[in-house]
Amino acid sequence: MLSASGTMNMGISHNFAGDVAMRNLSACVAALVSLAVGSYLYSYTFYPRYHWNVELAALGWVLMAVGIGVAAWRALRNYDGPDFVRLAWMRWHRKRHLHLRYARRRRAFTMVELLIVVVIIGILIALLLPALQSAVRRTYEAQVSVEIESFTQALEAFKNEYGSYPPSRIILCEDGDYSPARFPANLQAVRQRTLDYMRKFFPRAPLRTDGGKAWTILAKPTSQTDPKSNFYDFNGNDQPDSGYIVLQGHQCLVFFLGGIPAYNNTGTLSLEGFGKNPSNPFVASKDNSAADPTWNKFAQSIRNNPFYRFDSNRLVIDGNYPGYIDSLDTVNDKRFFAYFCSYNGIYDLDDCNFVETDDNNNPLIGGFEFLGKTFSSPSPNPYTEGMPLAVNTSGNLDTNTNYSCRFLRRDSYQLFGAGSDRKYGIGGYYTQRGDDRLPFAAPANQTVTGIALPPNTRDCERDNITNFATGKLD
Ligand SMILES: [Ca+2]
Ligand SMILES: [Ca+2]
Ligand SMILES: [Ca+2]
Repeated sequence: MLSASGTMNMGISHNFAGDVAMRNLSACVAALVSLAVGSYLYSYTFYPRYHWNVELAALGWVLMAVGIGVAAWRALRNYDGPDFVRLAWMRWHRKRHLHLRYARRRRAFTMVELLIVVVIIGILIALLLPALQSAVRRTYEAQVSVEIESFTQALEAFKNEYGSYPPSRIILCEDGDYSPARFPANLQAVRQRTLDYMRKFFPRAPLRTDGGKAWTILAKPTSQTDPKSNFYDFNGNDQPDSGYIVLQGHQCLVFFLGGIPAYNNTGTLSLEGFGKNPSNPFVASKDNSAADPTWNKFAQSIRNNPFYRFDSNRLVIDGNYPGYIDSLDTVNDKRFFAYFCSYNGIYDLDDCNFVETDDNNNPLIGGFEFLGKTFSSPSPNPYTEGMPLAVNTSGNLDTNTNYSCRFLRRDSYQLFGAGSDRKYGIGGYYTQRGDDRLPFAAPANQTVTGIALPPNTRDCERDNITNFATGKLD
């Protein structure tokens, strides 16, 4: 096609050859980059950590196609066939183009080979990445299982020392005033539970219910022996905080196994156990406010060791007190270890309530029928064996049917993480035997306590990592 080429008789200019090599190289790099990025995203086809994995996988396919396209385009350009675009371009830079063609001719075969290698490598990466990803995921999941196992040991040690497992929702008042009038109706049961457990665990630490405060002067003490100046510094901030805070299950796990928080100069959080003074074990371990040296008189350095050594990097403040995220999590996700303590065979569904929605942005609210009583609570919720839900034909919870539901691990506690997908799901029915372990992939339009359960609602629970015999639920 290029008549001019036959008349040319010039040596190869090194500059032009270098130019060609550079173009080929950058095309190869572009092909490799899009193949690598594409195959990484494509791997989301097999790694459903995020719910938009379908879109990411599709993007991966597109990018891989671009990569292969670029490679193919380079290969075609090296093919010495008719090309009107190149012809037009050649007319602009006739002389230069001829050098270019010379260079290309000598290199063409090598480049095609190279590009074939690039494509093969890209395909291999695309095939290997999902396997690599799932290996990484399995490693992290195994790590979370190990963390749950070490929590199990710490909880047993706690029970040996204090007589029972830590409760999974309590109220903390730094002035020790637990009079009923102070709390709304929905917290009265938790108030009583707090008194029962705290008096059992710390019998010499005063808690009052008559309207008075356990400590008369809620201010900085003038000396460590000053009995009037004292308070329960539950959150370790050196301040006597008024009001009360409610610790949920994930925070109770940290509080009872870790103790009172302490902050170093850079604000990093650690947990320093409880003080050995039986009348007030809830004080800071050291002076947290360096500007005020008198504060040291209040802090107790003589302490009981925490039952669990928490990693500071995974203690994340949730409101007023930290929870503990698992090694699959990031600080922004805040998917804590969910902890539910059994109270005489019954769990309190509201001990852990996090904001979680399904893929349609509906709040996940689970319903339980238990001993003739109806419970419902936002995600997460503890697991039961046996049918916890009774839904009648009009889609409402059937309170007339007495289903015998039984909580799993009814004599101890349930501890679980959200798994790779970072969703807990609604909890409830789960059986450790058989194929149908997580039913209530409810038929369309079936509702549970008024909330429609989309099909496959419970898929997100299969990767939850638990302290049950099965570990992962599925
Ligand atoms: Ca405080
Ligand atoms: Ca709940
Ligand atoms: Ca999950």
